[in-house]
Amino acid sequence: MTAVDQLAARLDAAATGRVAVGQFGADAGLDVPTAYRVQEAVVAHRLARGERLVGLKLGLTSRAKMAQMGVDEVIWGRLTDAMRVPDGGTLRLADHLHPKAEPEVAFLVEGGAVAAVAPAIEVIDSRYVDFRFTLPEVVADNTSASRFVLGAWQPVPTGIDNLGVLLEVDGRAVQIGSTAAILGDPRRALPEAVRLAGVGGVELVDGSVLLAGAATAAVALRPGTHVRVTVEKLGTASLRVAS
Ligand code: OOG
Ligand code: MG
Repeated sequence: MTAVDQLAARLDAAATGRVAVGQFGADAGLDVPTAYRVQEAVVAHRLARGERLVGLKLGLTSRAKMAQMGVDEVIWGRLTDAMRVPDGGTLRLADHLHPKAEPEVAFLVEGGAVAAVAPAIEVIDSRYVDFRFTLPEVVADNTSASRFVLGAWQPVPTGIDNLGVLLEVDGRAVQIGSTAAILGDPRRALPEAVRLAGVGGVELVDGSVLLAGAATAAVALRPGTHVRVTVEKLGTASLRVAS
């Protein structure tokens, strides 16, 4: 087994066994290009279990997230069909380590362009102890991707660069922001994803989902709660959290 495969096997075991791993540390000699190879190998474990790639996500596209995680570079990860939770569906905490929800905007990609937009929730769940990682470590961990919820797809309205974003838990506002926090304008997400993933030889094929990145900091999920994201003009996406 190569070092890349070994790190991937550890991260996959952490996710499936729900036991967080310690940071790999400098000894692992993990640089960002190698970390993307680990990510590919981590996701290959999922594909071997029958999951299908359905799109990509960007991460750390907002200052709020960069500050929260202590990492200041835009990163990307892979989404599979098994990560999707239907709108209004239930997420079981027992399937996760320490999940957090964040409000996002999702794009549907057709013919290399954005065909539709939806409000979204991303559930991130770092496989590292205490959600602590370096840039290469979070890249290797598929950028903490765990689940996502998409609201209704709709044509892109004009002016989505400064829409109000609200994250509510049990009807209480816990994060408020604007789509302007996402790369200054969420429409930058597609060219950015094409550029970044292109370096790794990955394309956004027709029908791909692209999560543009969180507009605010993420919030830890608690059992028995209802989480709802509202994006002005786009509507809502929600999920229930069960133990
Ligand atoms: C990394 C993933 C960041 C976003 O939208 O900024 C991300 C993390 O915070 O664990 O998905
Ligand atoms: Mg995210």
